[in-house]
Amino acid sequence: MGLNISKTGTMPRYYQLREIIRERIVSGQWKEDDEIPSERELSEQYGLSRMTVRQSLSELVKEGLLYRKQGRGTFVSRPKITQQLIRLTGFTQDMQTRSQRPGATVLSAEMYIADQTVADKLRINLGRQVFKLRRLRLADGEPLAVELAYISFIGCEKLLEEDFERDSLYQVLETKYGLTPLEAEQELEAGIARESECRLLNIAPGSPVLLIRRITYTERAQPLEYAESVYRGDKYKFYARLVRE
Ligand code: 16G
Repeated sequence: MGLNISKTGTMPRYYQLREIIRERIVSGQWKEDDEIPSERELSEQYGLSRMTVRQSLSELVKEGLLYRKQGRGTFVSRPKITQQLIRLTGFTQDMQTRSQRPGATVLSAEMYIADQTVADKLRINLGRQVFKLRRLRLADGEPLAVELAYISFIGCEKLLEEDFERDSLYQVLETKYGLTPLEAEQELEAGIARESECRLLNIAPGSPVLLIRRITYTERAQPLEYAESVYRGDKYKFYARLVRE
């Protein structure tokens, strides 16, 4: 793609500008947190209407390549987090691997009487008490996901005494309770953030999210955790390696 807009070709103009900007970002010419030229500057430089420029920028904001700061301008985002679908890791571990500071805000931590879904996933009787933890997860102070985890083992009420703003759930389970998350089954689905999630995640109403459900097993294939998480669609991508049989 050239650096000029073709006015005769079949490619819509907003599309051409969007790809020019994408190329600037991907090639590293415009770097993380750089402010990009204003709508006015871009429209003058490329001879496009402000509306066309706005459309190109809006699409890149939706994709997560650019972000806006109210009254300040438009900036280049950090590259998305690539979550490998190979190894079983927890949030804290993932962030540490990326040299980012993991964080959590505990939204609720309580004992919960298992409903049908939770009982099925954790293979326990309906009505059994499980530990329920809802957290906002942050990386370098930025909200990335809302995670809801149900934990089931004999004595799980002791988890009420833990500080999950400071400590990793997986680490606590492993080091204090001898329950190592060994395997997991995970489902990914596209979704739209609910209003309450938008507020927590600091994203616009109607933003796309990834809905993730995970069952984590410990020794002897015993279900330990059932989690339902909402991840920001503009921040995450998933990677799996496929091998032909
Ligand atoms: C991950 C898991 C979540 C688990 C959490 C533990 C996904 C989709 N979910 O975020 O099920 O509860 O890690 O993290 O990956 P922690 O050890 O940092 O508390």
